[in-house]
Amino acid sequence: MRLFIAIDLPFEAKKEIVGVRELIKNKGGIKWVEMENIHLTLKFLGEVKEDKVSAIEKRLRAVAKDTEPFIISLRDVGGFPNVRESRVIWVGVEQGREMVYELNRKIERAMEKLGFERDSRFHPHITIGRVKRGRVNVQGLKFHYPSIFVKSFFLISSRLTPSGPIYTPLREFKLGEG
Ligand code: 2AM
Repeated sequence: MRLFIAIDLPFEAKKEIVGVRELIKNKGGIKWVEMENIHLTLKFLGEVKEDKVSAIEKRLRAVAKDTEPFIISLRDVGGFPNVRESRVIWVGVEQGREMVYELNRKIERAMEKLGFERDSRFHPHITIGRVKRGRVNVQGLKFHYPSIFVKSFFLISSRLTPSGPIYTPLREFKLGEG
């Protein structure tokens, strides 16, 4: 199964994030992330054997227990590999960035012990679209969403289908509890 670890966002935030689509002029070649699929990825695990899942969950419980809930806010629009010629369009994290980095670091360390490769290029972002044809300039596009209380993260399975990925949360890890 294909797995990743992510922070879910409140319905209201997802609704506002979807509104960013309207700010972009050349929408032609963009595949948008469905509203219900919008999330903040903490770690992509990739293909994982089913018998490894309980060990992953155990480690993630320990990480969650060791992390207090925190607040993030969202700010502006960015792109990978860069803002003027983007292939991946995203909304950025402003407040709480350090906490997201710290949570990622803890998860990377925990998953490394299970043999997953450490990703050193982590950059907190919420992908809203992927550019299938050409490149898109998102420079200067403004967005703000205040005060999201992050009280948990999820282990999610991703099934790829021709009409897009289907994400199924397998387990929620409550911060401060595990
Ligand atoms: P994203 O956050 O930039 O969109 C589920 O597929 C999530 O895992 C997506 O949100 C995606 O990144 C991330 N992801 C998918 N494939 C990946 C890969 N090969 N390396 C890193 N992250 C990946």
